[in-house]
Amino acid sequence: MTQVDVKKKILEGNLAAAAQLRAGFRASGTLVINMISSPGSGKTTLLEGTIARLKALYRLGGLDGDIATERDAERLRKAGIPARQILTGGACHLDSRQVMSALDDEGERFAGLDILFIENVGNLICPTSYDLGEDYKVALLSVTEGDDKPFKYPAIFSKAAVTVITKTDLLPYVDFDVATVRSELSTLRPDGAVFELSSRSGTGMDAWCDDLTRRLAGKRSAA
Ligand SMILES: Nc1nc2c(ncn2[C@@H]2O[C@H](COP(=O)(O)OP(=O)(O)OP(=O)(O)O)[C@@H](O)[C@H]2O)c(=O)[nH]1
Ligand SMILES: [Mg+2]
Repeated sequence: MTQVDVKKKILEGNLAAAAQLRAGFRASGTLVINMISSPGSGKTTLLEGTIARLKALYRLGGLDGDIATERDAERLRKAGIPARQILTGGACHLDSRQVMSALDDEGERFAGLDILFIENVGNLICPTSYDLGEDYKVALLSVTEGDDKPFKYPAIFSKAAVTVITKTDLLPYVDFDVATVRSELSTLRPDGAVFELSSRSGTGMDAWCDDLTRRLAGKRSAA
């Protein structure tokens, strides 16, 4: 079998499990978000802020993909929701079979959630190719990473229905032209939503949380 055949087989296996997951999430009315970004761009911190705002209103859960440590899942549990760490055995992305097995293990704790947040392994490349049965992908881009990133990593920014520009409290200290980023994003994903926020100051968090609420309601009303 050639390398291309092996990759194709892996992706096909992933897609089959993702379809099964998606059917289950449709039946339970769970909104599922696959969060993808560079290491340190603010995924877990954004989730902590989101949990603080939404946990009284909705049943939330989190899955955290990493190469090592239980740290991110611990942070989400501390924030007040059930969370499970998935260690990928060195892989640079989560796979739908890992998600399925984590949910199977968790059983009731993760059954019938309103929103499931899946924080993927930190990087802008490999997670892009793996469907996890999510409703949509969220890409994060922090202002400290540079405003040239959408065109340099077009796959993720064209696949993500939502892009969040994070750490906007640091804008005064870095060269990051929000208008340039927005323009590249609108070329890559004309119908995409873009949020600018700071988990540190809370600016922009309400709009992000309102969008989650709206998308959850949309999913439920379409069922
Ligand atoms: N100034 C500022 N710092 C932030 C903000 N959001 C996150 N940080 C900091 O950025 C660092 C990384 O944040 P994380 O949320 O752990 O990043 P992550 O994307 O989850 O990282 P990985 O899981 O390793 O990929 C931490 O030191 C956070 O405190 C923000 O809005 N403003
Ligand atoms: Mg994290």
